[in-house]
Amino acid sequence: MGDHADYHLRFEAPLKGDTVGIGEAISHWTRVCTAPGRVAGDGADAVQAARSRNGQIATLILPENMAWDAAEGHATAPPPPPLHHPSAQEVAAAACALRQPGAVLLIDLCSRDMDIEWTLRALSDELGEAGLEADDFVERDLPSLPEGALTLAKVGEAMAALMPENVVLVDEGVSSSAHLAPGLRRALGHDVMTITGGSIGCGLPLGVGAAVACPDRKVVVLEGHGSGMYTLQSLWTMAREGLDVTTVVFANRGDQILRDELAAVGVTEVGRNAVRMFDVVEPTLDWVALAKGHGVEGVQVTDMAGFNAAFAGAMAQKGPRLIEVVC
Ligand SMILES: Cc1ncc(C[n+]2csc(CCOP(=O)(O)OP(=O)(O)O)c2C)c(N)n1
Ligand SMILES: [Mg+2]
Repeated sequence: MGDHADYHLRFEAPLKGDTVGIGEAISHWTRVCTAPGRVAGDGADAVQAARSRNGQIATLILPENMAWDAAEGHATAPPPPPLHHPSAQEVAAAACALRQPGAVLLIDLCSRDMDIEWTLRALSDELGEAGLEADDFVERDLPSLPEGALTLAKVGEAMAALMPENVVLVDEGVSSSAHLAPGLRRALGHDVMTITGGSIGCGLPLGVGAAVACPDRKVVVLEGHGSGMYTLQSLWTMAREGLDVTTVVFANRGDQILRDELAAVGVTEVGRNAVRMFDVVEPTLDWVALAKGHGVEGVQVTDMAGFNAAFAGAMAQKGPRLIEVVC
């Protein structure tokens, strides 16, 4: 992360920001480089930190004078500290707990300092596939393609019917997601990334990150149309990098979750000003035009035939697509 030259910072230069505060809020490791001769060593330490503990986020803040003053040599990142393995007894106890009816996953066996991949393998060796019965498997239960009027529940089913295996699904669908879930849980195996801490706006950037990290996997972003407005410039990055991301925007013309919250506290009559706080009309957002303006092909759908065709098309092709679901 760049910063002003350190001898400018005390003058409260324009664009001065709390870079340490930002770094610490989003990183596991943050350091300010304090001398040009330390850039290489600090950079190597940052790489080591990023590779440590099963992978983490490291932020090295470089005041500008670290770039224009003379550096000293180069440095090689030391290997990350070794990860810990649970004991044979711990693995056996975890396997025993997993054999209990209804057990699905054991979390406590692994901390960030433990070797997660090794531990899962040890656990799977301990359990032994030979011991699995037919009952241990869930039968494939793909829904059929729903037709007719568009509902969110049907959209969830259609996505499950059409999604290939191994999709990365980013969920920032806010109030729509709960309606999609019963259908989506019947999809082929996929990974889900949700927004952290409830703070909206990271859905589209998460889609970018997933597609860059996993270029061989299809990425699907479920996006509330209000939440999408926080970071819609991510669409440009998707176009620029040719990322294989299908964004499904739920255009319910307002902040539905806030309407729901109001109803939940018992408000039955809502005045004009309150309504206008939660709606997104006059003007209505045109997501097809917004996508086009960022270089992404988009389509608006208002019924299931339209959604099925658009989503099937997006699954069959590589590259960024946007589907605006009017709901
Ligand atoms: C950064 C941030 N700002 C504001 C909020 C409060 N908030 C929660 S949901 C929401 C509206 C979301 O609207 P939309 O994405 O259209 O989803 P919908 O509620 O319609 O399902 C807002 C403003 C938040 N959670 N995070
Ligand atoms: Mg909305």
